[in-house]
Amino acid sequence: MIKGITFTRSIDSPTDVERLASLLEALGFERGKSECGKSWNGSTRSGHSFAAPLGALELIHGKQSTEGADKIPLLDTSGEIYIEVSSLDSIYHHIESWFQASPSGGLAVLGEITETADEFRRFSAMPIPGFFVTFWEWSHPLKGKPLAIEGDLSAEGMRFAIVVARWNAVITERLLQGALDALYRSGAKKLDVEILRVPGAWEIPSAARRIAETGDVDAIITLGVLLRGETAHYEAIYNEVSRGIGQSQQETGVPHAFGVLTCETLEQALDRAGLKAGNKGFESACAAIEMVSLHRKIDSPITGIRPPRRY
Ligand code: DLZ
Repeated sequence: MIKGITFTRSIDSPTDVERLASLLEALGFERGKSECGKSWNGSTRSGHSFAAPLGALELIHGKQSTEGADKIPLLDTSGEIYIEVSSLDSIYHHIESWFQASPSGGLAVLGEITETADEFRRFSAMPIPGFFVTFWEWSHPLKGKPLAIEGDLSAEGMRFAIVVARWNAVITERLLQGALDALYRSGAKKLDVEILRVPGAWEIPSAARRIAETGDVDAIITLGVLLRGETAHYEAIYNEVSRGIGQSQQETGVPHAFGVLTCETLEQALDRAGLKAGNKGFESACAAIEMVSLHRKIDSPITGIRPPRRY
């Protein structure tokens, strides 16, 4: 699997290297630490790695045409690195502040924002002589891709607890198999998955809460089945189970996937446990993986939702 692509370009002056590095950091790029490659020093050269939250590589064949739907207005001489952004004006403001705070004696140049005829807005900056960067965004509101932080479905390096009720075991065991299938197929290790069995759905919140409070797991998957026709206090049990699981999730901060089926009949429950309507155990485990991934991204200094750093 490709993990990253590095463009290299030699810069003669160490001061220029620092200046560029400073600009990249001002824009939120993270200077290489453990996960994205450390900076290095050789006998004649040194390098600095930077990681961006998202990236794309575009190979363009052919020359820019001036007319027609396939024209590529970004391919001109005003930049050698193109960075697509979601809010061009705030990036411009950010860079303008950086230029004002980092005077270069007239060698650095910041262009104006221009609107192209092709639904793009852009500006170019030359922080050190000969090094152009063009920032751009779609002008067309429907073309700009909304940026979102969302979880991935890789469970590698995650630890889970599955709390499963024995009541209606013919169904809950299928839910458990579905959940394990999702976790292992997504890269979770068997030793990182703890299974806790409880008597019935009523006991799920208590066990989930206890394991969440240990801090030993990244997420909890709760599995059970409540059958309305066969459960005298169906509403009371259901309300308490859902409230307890939700409360445990909110108060511990550990994601709890809700895989407690509430069905009218056994047949309906079977359908949701792998027959006609998918396997809710599998789906719950996927939700748990996604939420752990999302939490990690929110907390990450690279992709996370953090106030901008001050320099
Ligand atoms: C008692 C009971 C009933 C009637 N029905 C269900 C059910 O449909 N699903 C389930 O998971 N558990 C049921 N239970 C058991 C309670 O959840 C609980 O385990 C017992 O009341 C003991 O506290």
